[in-house]
Amino acid sequence: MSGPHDVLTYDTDNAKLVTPSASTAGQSRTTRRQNCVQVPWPVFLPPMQDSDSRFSSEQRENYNKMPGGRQGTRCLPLVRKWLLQSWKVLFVLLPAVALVLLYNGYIVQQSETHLPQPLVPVHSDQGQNDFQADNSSQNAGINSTKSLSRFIVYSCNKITVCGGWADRQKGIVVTYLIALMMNRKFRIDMPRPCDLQFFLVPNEVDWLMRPGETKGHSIKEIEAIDGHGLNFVDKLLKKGDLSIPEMDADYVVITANMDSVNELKKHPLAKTVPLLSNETSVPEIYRKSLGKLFTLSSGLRKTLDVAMESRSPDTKLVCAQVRMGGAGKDYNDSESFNSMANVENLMDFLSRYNDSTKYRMYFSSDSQKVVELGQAKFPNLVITIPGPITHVDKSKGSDACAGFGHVIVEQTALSTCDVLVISESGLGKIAAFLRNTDQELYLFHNGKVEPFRRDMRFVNRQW
Ligand SMILES: Nc1nc2c(ncn2[C@@H]2O[C@H](COP(=O)(O)OP(=O)(O)O)[C@@H](O)[C@H]2O)c(=O)[nH]1
Ligand SMILES: [Mg+2]
Repeated sequence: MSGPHDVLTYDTDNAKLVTPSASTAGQSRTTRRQNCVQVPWPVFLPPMQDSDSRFSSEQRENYNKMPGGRQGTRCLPLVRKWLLQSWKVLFVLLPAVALVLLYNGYIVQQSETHLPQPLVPVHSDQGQNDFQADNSSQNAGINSTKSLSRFIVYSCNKITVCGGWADRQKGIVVTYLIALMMNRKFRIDMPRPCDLQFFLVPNEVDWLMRPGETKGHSIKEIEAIDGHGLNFVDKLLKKGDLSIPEMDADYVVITANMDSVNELKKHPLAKTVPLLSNETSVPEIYRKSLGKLFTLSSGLRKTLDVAMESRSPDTKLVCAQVRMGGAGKDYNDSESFNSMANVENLMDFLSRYNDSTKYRMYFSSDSQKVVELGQAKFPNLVITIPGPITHVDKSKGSDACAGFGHVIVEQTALSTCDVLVISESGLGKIAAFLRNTDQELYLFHNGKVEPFRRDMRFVNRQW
């Protein structure tokens, strides 16, 4: 007899609803003979009717509320046990696997360009080719064969600060450009707060670190955060071939967070990198670099598509990125950007778009309060993307990983807006870069909303 709190699942093999206790006690003969394990199995069942008297009302209610759709289970054979019994298979398989591993190791040692398959799919082999195409002209004074077997790694993996997502994007773009100027390959190592690959995968440039790939190579680490970062770039750019002692290793691992693209553009080696041509503006260099490096993982793409379903082609998307900063969250942000009193002025500005036949609205913020205020003011327009709000570098809780994915998807959403209001925040500014136009771009600062251009500097902050 099933207890009232047992969760119901659908036993696909035996085509019936069961409780866990019933499924163990009453395993069918087929199931026992197969020596199998119960695993979740997607099967889409209609909600259970109130008139179904086989189960209590509480069980019916729980079943109908099951997250992720009503799931079934299947009994799949215990492969491991079967393998153990089939010693002949192992006899053949083990030497074969060992041979493949040995061969792979040999190939990796022989040729840096023939690396094992990345952990996630890279768009064909275009990446490395494209990377090389960016350096097609020979860099003055740099031995090309030697340099292409060397690497620049953007790293955020030690206990040191690396900054929020925008800080990291700046560090990634600058180190990527340095790699291009030095004719080196590029890698990103970012396991904090969780692996970047969960959310972004390589687009045209293969930046994935392979486990153990630095083994046997010389490594130098550089911490180029804030003032140290500016000093480092300053020292680097004084050398015509960028060959300062800090860069003399197979793997130069750099943790950076400062924008130095304009300075890199002025260096003689910039001429060898098409991305850094005189005609390409800094916002454009960011957009192109980030576009070459990243594309959303399929999970984040789906989250974004589902959220944007209510955005029909005849409605414009009006967005505000409202950076509040300040204390009072699960992390302590020393900087203060806007006050709730000022946010009222932003809402007044946005009320000109309060027409659900023409507009949808999206609020991205480091404060849940702001998002809720937007929802309350414009209930018929607001689109939401579910996810926790955290600080990518400072939040330590169990939400830190999901918050990282959330801010990436939020910035991508902002880059698609027809009207975009940003704060004096790197996150908003890079969203404006990715959006690729100054049309209907505004800056919300000091309680005012004013027209803004991507090449303008913030009034109260450095960038
Ligand atoms: N989800 C979300 N998080 C934000 C937003 N604005 C700031 N944050 C969080 O605060 C961090 C701010 O650091 P950073 O990205 O370097 O940008 P900046 O400090 O505003 O220039 C971000 O990385 C996010 O973790 C936002 O609009 N949405
Ligand atoms: Mg920051």
